[in-house]
Amino acid sequence: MTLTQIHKTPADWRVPPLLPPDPAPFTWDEARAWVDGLPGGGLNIAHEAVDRHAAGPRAEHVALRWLGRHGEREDLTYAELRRRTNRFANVLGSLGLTRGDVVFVLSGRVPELYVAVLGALKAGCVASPLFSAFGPEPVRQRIEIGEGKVLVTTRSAYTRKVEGLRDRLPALRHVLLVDVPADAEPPAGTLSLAALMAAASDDYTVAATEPETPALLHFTSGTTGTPKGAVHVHEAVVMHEATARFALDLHPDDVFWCTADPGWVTGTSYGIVAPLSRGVTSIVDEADFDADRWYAILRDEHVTVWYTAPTAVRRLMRASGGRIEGLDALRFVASVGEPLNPEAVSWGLEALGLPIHDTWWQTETGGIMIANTVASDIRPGSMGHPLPGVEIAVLRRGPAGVLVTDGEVEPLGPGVEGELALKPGWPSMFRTYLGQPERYAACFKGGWYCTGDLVTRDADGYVWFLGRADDVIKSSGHLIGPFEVESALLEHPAVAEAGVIGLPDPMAGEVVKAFVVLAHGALPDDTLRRELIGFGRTRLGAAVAPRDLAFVEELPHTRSGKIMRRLLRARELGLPIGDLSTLEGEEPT
Ligand code: 6R9
Repeated sequence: MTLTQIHKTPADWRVPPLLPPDPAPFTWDEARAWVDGLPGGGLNIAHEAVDRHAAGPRAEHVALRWLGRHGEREDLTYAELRRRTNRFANVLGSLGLTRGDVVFVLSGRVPELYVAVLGALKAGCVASPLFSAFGPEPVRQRIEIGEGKVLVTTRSAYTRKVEGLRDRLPALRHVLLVDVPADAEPPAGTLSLAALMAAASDDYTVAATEPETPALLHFTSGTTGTPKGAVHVHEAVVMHEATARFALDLHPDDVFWCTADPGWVTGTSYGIVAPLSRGVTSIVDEADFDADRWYAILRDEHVTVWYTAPTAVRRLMRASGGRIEGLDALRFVASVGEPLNPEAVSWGLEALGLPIHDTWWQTETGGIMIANTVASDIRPGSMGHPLPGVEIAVLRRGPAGVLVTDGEVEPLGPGVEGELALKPGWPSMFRTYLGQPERYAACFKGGWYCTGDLVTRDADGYVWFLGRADDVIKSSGHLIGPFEVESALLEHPAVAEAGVIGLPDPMAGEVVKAFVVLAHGALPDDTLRRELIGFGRTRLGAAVAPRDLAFVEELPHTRSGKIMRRLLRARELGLPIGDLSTLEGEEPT
């Protein structure tokens, strides 16, 4: 049965929502009053997330509850997190890092990752967590673009992914390994993080950062070109605090679990900053998805608010039927990253006893923009309404693929399909793409930030996601730039040209498929096909590499020479080819 509307009453809330009853008078200034600011003026995310709680009655409250892959567990109170992040900030100072230097982290979800990100912020450095499933090439590219000075990683990730490329990363001065004991000899060219931490002082005065000081660097992918490093500033914490209230309904005594990895913006904004800013206990699970393990965590840790992703929900749906017992503590469930199908919302009602609330945002927005909130009725399949303080419009794309400008853009009324645009001004808005100001500028038209997503609004203002306006692929919640995959394949001597698209997949949303034109003399047989798939996996990592690969005689191109990925996709799926004129003039960013 597919429900058309899930009506909520105060009985469904359990606790009064933190949402303003009337969003109209809400302004971001109100939310600015919810964070403390630094004692001497200025603003720092780590102060809001850690030190302000460590200095007050919540000092001994558990900030992070870490669940190890093999049953280990560790609780870090706010006081302990302050001590460790202070030490890490001192470590960076002892290594000669100064404000604005970029610290990369490439590791599984271990406590050191969280300490490194927050410690780097304290030191006024920019923290950039990388997705641990990335292969060597995506890692190298991102550290190069960010000019990372320090990399915090594991022994195995270092040897497998970084060591061989180190001479191509001249800015990278120090590699700190989280799993080399303080008294052990680290591999050549690396240092033991434990040894450095043991020698560091517990005391640290947070760097005097301002709201506009760069804080976090998160990479995202466009249709073409290198990955884009979205720069977020310390003021983003205002958004994280506000959306933790509005969209996730986080009350101080909640036990919150965001299942995302910090290598994805969700795992930083809502796996680190938002819950800690609210002073709640945040669960960190080191292990990958496993239905039984996940249910056990929800039950045994008494999770009250749960933030996950549609791919995970679909995997749970497959793994279990009927009501899951013992989840009485669970009060609110939300999802992000890809379309949440109505069946998943209904499954939530049956299996968890709660609907799943869709939320929408992007790496660039830094925080949740559109959501089904605790207080709102849900129309399954819709992403909900803009949050207080968020102004959206649906804009029309002209025939050449650009927004109709005519001095102004053309906002569309209900029921019409167009591009989702946001009025700049929310605190966690990205401030630039690192080193690529022209790509940043290309995101704006007529005073609106254009998201690249196609949506429609219904007569009651609910926003419905229709698809991407570009060729970017979303697989298991992660954005993949086709160009990045094509470039990696091109490095194989047998490949003359490659075109990469996303194909629908019932679990992952989309999976990557490559079409390859072979170099002269290469034989299009199964051995080469397997070799190329293996080559892609080694270079890019399993999360990004093509799952499938086909040989073709030639690839379709636009007049300006770009690969027409949409045509490849339409052919593959037997869809109508559509208006090709729109493709021809398109200049994707
Ligand atoms: C947080 C995050 C952003 C893109 C976005 C859109 C897709 C995100 C969605 C959704 C449908 C939702 N997306 N939430 N699509 N329904 N609720 O996902 O950031 O990795 O930058 O991806 O993801 O296409 O533009 P990011």
